Order: sequence, then C-alpha cells, then structure tokens
Amino acid sequence: MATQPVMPAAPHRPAALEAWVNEVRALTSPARVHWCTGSEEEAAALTRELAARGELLPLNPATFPGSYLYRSSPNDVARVEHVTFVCTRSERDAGPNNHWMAPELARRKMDDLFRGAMRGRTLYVVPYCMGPIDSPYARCGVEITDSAYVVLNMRIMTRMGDAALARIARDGGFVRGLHSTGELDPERRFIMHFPEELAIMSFGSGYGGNALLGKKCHALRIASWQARQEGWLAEHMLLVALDSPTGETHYVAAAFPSACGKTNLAMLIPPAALPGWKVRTIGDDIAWLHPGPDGRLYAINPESGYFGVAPGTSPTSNKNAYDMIRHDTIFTNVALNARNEPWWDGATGGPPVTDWQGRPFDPANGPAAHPNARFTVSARQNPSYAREADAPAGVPISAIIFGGRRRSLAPLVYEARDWSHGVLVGAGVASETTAAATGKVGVLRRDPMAMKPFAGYNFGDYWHHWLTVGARLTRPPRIFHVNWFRQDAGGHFLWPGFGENLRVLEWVLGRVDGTLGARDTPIGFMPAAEDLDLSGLTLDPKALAELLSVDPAAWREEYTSLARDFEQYGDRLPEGLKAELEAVLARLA
Ligand code: GTP
Ligand code: SPV
Ligand code: MN
Repeated sequence: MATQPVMPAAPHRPAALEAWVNEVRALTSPARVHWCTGSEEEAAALTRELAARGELLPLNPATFPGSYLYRSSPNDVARVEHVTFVCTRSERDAGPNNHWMAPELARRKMDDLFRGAMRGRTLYVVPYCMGPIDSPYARCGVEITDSAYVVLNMRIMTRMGDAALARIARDGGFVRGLHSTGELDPERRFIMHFPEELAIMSFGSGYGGNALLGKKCHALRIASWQARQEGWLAEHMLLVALDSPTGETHYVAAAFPSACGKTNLAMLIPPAALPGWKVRTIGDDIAWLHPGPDGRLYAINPESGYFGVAPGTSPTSNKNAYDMIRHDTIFTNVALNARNEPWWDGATGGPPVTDWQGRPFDPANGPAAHPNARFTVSARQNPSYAREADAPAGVPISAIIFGGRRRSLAPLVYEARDWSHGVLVGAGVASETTAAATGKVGVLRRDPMAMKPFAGYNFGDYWHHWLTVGARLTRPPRIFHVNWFRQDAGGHFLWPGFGENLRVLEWVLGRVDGTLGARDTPIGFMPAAEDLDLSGLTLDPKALAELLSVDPAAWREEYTSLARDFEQYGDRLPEGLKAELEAVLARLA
C-alpha cells in the first residue's frame, strides 16, 4: 500500500516576526498576506499568476524552456545611487561616500510613502538566508514585498522559504527589509538603510539591486556594517576555485565594479593553449570573508543564484553562462527575436524584432536590449558550479584581486607589496561608470574596493577595518590589481580578455606559490613579458609593452589626486593608509 507523503510542518513563526508583519500590514493595508514557503508549487503558481497578468512573457518553450521575459518600467532599469541613503544617527558614520538622512526623518518619509501602498495587492513575507543554511557565517533576513517578480527572483538568488524561517526561529535576529514597487514614480523612489536597526526600506522601484533586498542592501550595505562590528568583511567580490594542471586548488576573490567582469571571470573557460586548468564558480558578485582559526581568510558566497548582465554574453565570451541561461531563467529587459527568443548583443539566433520596451525594433530608438538587461538564474544551472559553494566553513583565500575599467593608466596586472599596501591599491580603484546604475556611462570615478555604491559606512572607518582584519591574519591573501579594459588610441581593447584572463590568474597563483617572477616598480610588482604564459596568443608586441608599462609621471598625478580625494575623510582616514600613500609617492619621485 502506498504511504501518504508526510508534509513537513510549517516552521514556527517567531513572535518578533509576526509582530513586524502585523505592523507593516496595518501601515500598508494589503488585500492579503502570503508567507512564502519557497516550494516549487508556490513558484509555479506565482509564475502562472504573473503570466496571466502579462507581466511575465513565456519565451520559446522549445529553445528556452521554463524561461520568461520581464519588462521593467522604462524609468526603472538600474540601481539609483542618488536616492540611496545610509541613515545612521551620526552623519559622519555614513561618511562622505554615502548619501545620508537622519533616521527619524527617513523613517517618517518612508512611512508616509508606505501608508496604504499595498491596497489591493498581496503582501508577501519572504524569509531568506544569505549563505549555506547551516553555515555559522550565514545571516538571515525577511523581505516584505508587494512584487511577485521580486519573490521569484529572491527564490533564485537566496535560500528562501521554510528552511530560512526555521533558521530565523533558531537565530532570533533577522534583517528587516520592507519593499513596495509603489507607483514606480522616480520622484517617489528611495532606498533607505538603517544599519543601527538592521533595517532596509525601499520604495518605488522593482528593479534588481533596488528591490531584491537580500543582495546589495542586505549582503553589502547592512552586512558591511555588521562585519565591522564583528571582525569580518562583506565585499563586492566574485569567488572562484582554480584547479591547476598539477592538481592543486587555490581560491581567489576578485572585486570589480558593477558590469566590469565579475560574472565572466567567475565562469571563465580556460583557453586551449592552457590545458589542465579548471575554473569553478563559487560566487559571481558578493563574498563574506572571515579570519579563520588558522590565520587564513575564509570566504562564503551569501547568494545562491546570479543576477547577471545579459549583453555581451555569447558562446565565445562566456559559454558557461550562455548554456546556463537556456532554461528556467528570468530575463529582464532583453529584446526578442522572431522566434520569441531573448536577444542581446552577443546572443545567437535571429536578429531582434521587438525591443526591450516591447516596441517593434527600430535602431532610431536606441539599442534593442537595454545595456543593463539581466538574467536571473540558479547557480545550480552553472556548468562550472563549485561544490564548495555549499561548504559551511567557506574556502581559504589565496589571493584578492581588485580591478577597474580603465582605458588608460592601469596596467594589465600588478601585485601589492603586502596587505596594507594592498589596502591602498584597493582604496585607489577607479573605474568608468556603466549602465548598472543610472547616470552617465563611461565617466571615470573613484570606486574603492568596487564598494563605492555599497559600503554601509564611512570609507575612512572601512579602510581602517581592512587594515585591522589584515593584522589578524598570519597567512593573509596576496593582493593584486588588474585591468582588462585598457584601450589603444583607436578605442580597441589591448587585451583579449575573457578566457585569456586565465594567463593573468596563472601569474597571480605563481606569485602566491613563489614560482613566478616579477619586477619591482613604484606601484608594485609586475610581470615581465616572459613571466606570463602567452603561448598560442597573438598579441601585438607594442600592445603587450603598453599593457605592462608604468608611466611614473601619470602615476604621480594619480596618487596626488587620490591624496586629495582622501582629504574628505579627515581624521577617519587611517594613518596606515596615509603612510602607504606617502611611500608610493616617494617611490614615484
Ligand atoms: P555586476 O553584475 O553589475 O556586478 O557585473 P559584473 O562585474 O559581474 O560584470 P560582467 O561579468 O557581467 O561583465 C559586464 C560586461 O563586461 C559584459 O558586457 C561583459 O561581456 C564585459 N566583460 C567581462 N569581462 C571582460 C573582459 O575580460 N574583457 C572585455 N573587453 N569585456 C569584458
Ligand atoms: C551591480 O550593479 O553591481 C549588480 C546588479 O550586481 S544589482 O543587483 O542591480 O546591484
Ligand atoms: Mn554587482
């Protein structure tokens, strides 16, 4: 006789959570409340509902099974830094790197926006866990949202539902994130963070980092604040396992600004000329780093999916990603071809016929896919998924790599002299702006540690914290800087990038193992051409020379301008960082 399947009992709802949900319900007046379990059935039902309303458009079921297109409001396509605030009691704690608002004022403003905002809508309670559910480093939160699209994305991006709720009941505390799409009015759009209360309030946007509160709001802005108090780091970094031809595995973390190559590096496919290497993905956007008992730095990826940039994803640039998003993927703001397949620059299949706003494609209206079009997909679908992504203790990091998108100045790669010099290298990261945030694209701006939009507190204190964490490590990772985006006078990239970036990673690991050489330059250690494995690569010798050059006069100017930028941090700027800057300037003199 067949036995009935045993339904697991719904986990206990902590009283503090129930109370908060009731409070929000009273404020926002939703038509109904739905506690998300995270089940397949729940996701299928929400998908059906959104499809019936025309908010999710099913894609070609033969070539993109289980996949949907979502079009966000045309005024809501990227993060909005000018209306993103850190609301600490003291303005100085938020620092000159953040927009600040007094917590009482921000709270009042947001309460006014949220009052009655969910009338006629469903209030979803979304318990989630950032990190492996049984990891001591994982942290939980609850997002209350009125967007089913957000729920579906959170289910992919985090460990969402009953398991998270059970952990919240065990842990006690959780980060409170309140979100409503409101009327999608850019004038009534605010992303507020209250680090001292572990709370987030986001109104008026349904897009990515503004609305999936587990991601940038919790796992970076709030977590960086918690990390400082507790002695760890929350960073905008990818995480990879690199298996060498001789069978060793190293773990590397890399911080590049938004849309500057993290997902691509995290899923890198080795070029044929470098046989025996394997790159496995642990994370593509965020890393939480903890000093371990053995004096090394251990990392987990708090996420369980990727919210990746679609444009540029092609079988030649990133075949792993390209294959990964052929099924069960949510696409946002891509174009469509005649076969109802998603289209962007780099997609195969036919040319676009419908643009990202649903209009017949006309080049006069701009690009067919929005430059910040994205895919949301479970990490489990990644052909290069690393099992270590589920390791509760994380992985020990051998190297940290900083990088930026710079058409000039920054060489292909250089190595910091030690941890504290590495903190200066990270603090000095500058990069051209991209479509990941609203505003002008291609403008060079300082983006320390790729955290300018995401550090939840004063950068001066943040750098001090980096120096403190480093001092606790007896076996610290080595620190490097890379630039894949150097251009010639004609605007062409000097370095082929993508899979070929493994050649740089090979040198990085050679430095870690002490097997590969470098020359000493004023900005750090740099490979000579013969220190890089360039076999099978056709690279103009002039391009290579430029990629590996240091122009002392230009660097003096760079560090003089960095010194000026540092001044705004006043007495919060750590002495150790000032000393590193002076040392570089002295070497450049
Ligand atoms: P976020 O998700 O916004 O944090 O971005 P990301 O850092 O993960 O960037 P991603 O890997 O998605 O790359 C962004 C864009 O840069 C894509 O269009 C890529 O095709 C392009 N890109 C990535 N790596 C390289 C590279 O090595 N060289 C060049 N030229 N372009 C690259
Ligand atoms: C980024 O902008 O760095 C992203 C996309 O990863 S978002 O989730 O919108 O922040
Ligand atoms: Mn990112």
